[in-house]
Amino acid sequence: MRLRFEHWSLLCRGRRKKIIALIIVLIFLINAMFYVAMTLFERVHKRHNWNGIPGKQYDNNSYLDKNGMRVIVGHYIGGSSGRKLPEDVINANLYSPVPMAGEGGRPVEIYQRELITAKEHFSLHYYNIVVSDKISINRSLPDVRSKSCKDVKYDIDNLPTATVIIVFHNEAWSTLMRTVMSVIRRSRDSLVKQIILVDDASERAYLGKELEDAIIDFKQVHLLRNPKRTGLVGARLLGAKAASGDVLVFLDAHCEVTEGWLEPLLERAGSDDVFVCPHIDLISEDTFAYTKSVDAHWGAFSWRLHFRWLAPSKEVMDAKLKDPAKPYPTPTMAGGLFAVRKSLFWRLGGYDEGMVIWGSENLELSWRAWQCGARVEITSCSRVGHIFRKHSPYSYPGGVQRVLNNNLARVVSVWMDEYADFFYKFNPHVAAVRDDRRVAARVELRKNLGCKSFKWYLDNIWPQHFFPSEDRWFGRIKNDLGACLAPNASVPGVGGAASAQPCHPDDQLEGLVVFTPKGSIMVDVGLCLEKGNGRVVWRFCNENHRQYWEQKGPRIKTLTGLCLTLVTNKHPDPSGIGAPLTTVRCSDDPAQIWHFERVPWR
Ligand code: LR7
Ligand code: MN
Repeated sequence: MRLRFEHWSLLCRGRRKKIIALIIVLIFLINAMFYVAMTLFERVHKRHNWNGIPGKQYDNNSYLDKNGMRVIVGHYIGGSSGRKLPEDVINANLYSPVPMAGEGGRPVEIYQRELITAKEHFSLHYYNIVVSDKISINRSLPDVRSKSCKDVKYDIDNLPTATVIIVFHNEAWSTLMRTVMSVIRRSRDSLVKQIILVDDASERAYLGKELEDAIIDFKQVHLLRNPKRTGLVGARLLGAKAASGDVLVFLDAHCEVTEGWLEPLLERAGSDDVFVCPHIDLISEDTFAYTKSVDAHWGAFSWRLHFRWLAPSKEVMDAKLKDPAKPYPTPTMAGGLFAVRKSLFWRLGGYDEGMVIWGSENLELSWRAWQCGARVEITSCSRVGHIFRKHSPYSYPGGVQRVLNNNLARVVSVWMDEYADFFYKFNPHVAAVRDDRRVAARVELRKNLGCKSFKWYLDNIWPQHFFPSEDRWFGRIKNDLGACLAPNASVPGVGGAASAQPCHPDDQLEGLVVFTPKGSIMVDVGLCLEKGNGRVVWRFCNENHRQYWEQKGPRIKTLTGLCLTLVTNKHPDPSGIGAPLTTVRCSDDPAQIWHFERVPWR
């Protein structure tokens, strides 16, 4: 030791000393440059990666809301299923993991030369299969739970056991296996009785023997094959019938579960009166980055019954602040990821087998649960990532619209009572395929279970809803100049500055508004007319006094007595279309005169 020290002091003398000092400075400089370069790279990368930044970036099918939650707009359009690609490409499993790719849930960049393949193969699954194939099926993920969730202690020995059911049709090998492996790696063995994979008549070669070989060493993993394509409901029922665990846990085939995901689900589902969903995080369909989604959201639906994420009610938010680890109620579930006690699942009638391929079964299950005495909840302590995509990659035998409309008609006819009349009135294409005889068995089930009405559900489970009702005025509010009060025809659900819109005929929901007894002027997906600073805007309804209006004769007034007015001076259109809305002192100006044209809602 002493000897070494002498060497060192020798070295540090004279010119050597200077050289060493120089080297140290150089190392420091190189490090600093590297750090700056990395930071810059990350910044630039983040700017290009929409998943990471909340904002109003959107396309025709989805947008990020102000909380960074991806909102899928409307129904899926059936994709091309990659049918234009050569057979050997469609049937190949090109999984070949690259060390460290996607570890920790980080995004994966691909080389320029791979971009073309990634693009060409995109329609196979509507996610980036080149990226997925580079990421290990055993990749690590961040633990995004809150501290209060991590602190919860579970009585493991007394939790019910789970059967995890994963259904798939033509799923990619790497995403499917990553789902399975994440469950195996991140669940306590004693809690998982079985993992049942149900193949809904897939046609891809790699999902045959290659898949069987891949799972052969995992004794708890079983593979069932649906002899005929039924869609996800039929496939899930097949899995549920084979389940031996106490609790059924359903997952889509492109999920990744994270640390501690199972215990909160099992603890809550043990109570036998609840369908409990994990908190769904985002896996980017492009980079496969795992992104934490907004802390609290609940599932609901638009006037046309498209599923939407919305901000939870104030009561729910307050309760969550008090106890962030406590599961909270949601009007509906997204559909793919939930846990339910097997006995409750069957007692409430399993699924409606008449619902085929894809769509609406999440509404059916949620309404049935609430209306028939059970609950639907979300627990933030169970975090599962899911790849959200904008298109459906597989075929819809019989046609996309026919399938979707059939499923919608079934759930509407069985569960919505007088609200079915509302829905059918404005959705004649769905009304055209309704056939009440075919749902007789489900109506009977509803009767036998003694379920409550749809109105009860709206009033009690979702009092913040934006549907018309007996005590709400519904119709068209038309300015004296000719234009109508309606949300801007941009992407639905995105608020913003309000302006007068063209009027629509009676049978189009786009031009119709609800005026509540409390004074909210609301439209589809829960946007309310709000007095902003100067301008009037459409914002998510929030009980704020700026969102209350009074009808005084032909005028619409704020609580402080200002009049809702079209600003026409810079707008040449004589009917006022496109003119912004504002609130000013009341006068005789026709831009302040509104005609209330009631439209029967059912
Ligand atoms: O014919 C089919 N057979 C199948 O086995 C069609 C689909 N499937 C499988 C498919 O491989 C997948 O594993 O069913 C699963 C769900 O299909 P997706 O992933 O195409 O559906 P999605 O994630 O776009 O849609 C959501 O809504 C559906 C309505 O029918 C289902 O309830 C999905 O399970 C549901 N997914 C989620 O809730 C995840 C969170 C996303 C949201 C919102
Ligand atoms: Mn899915």
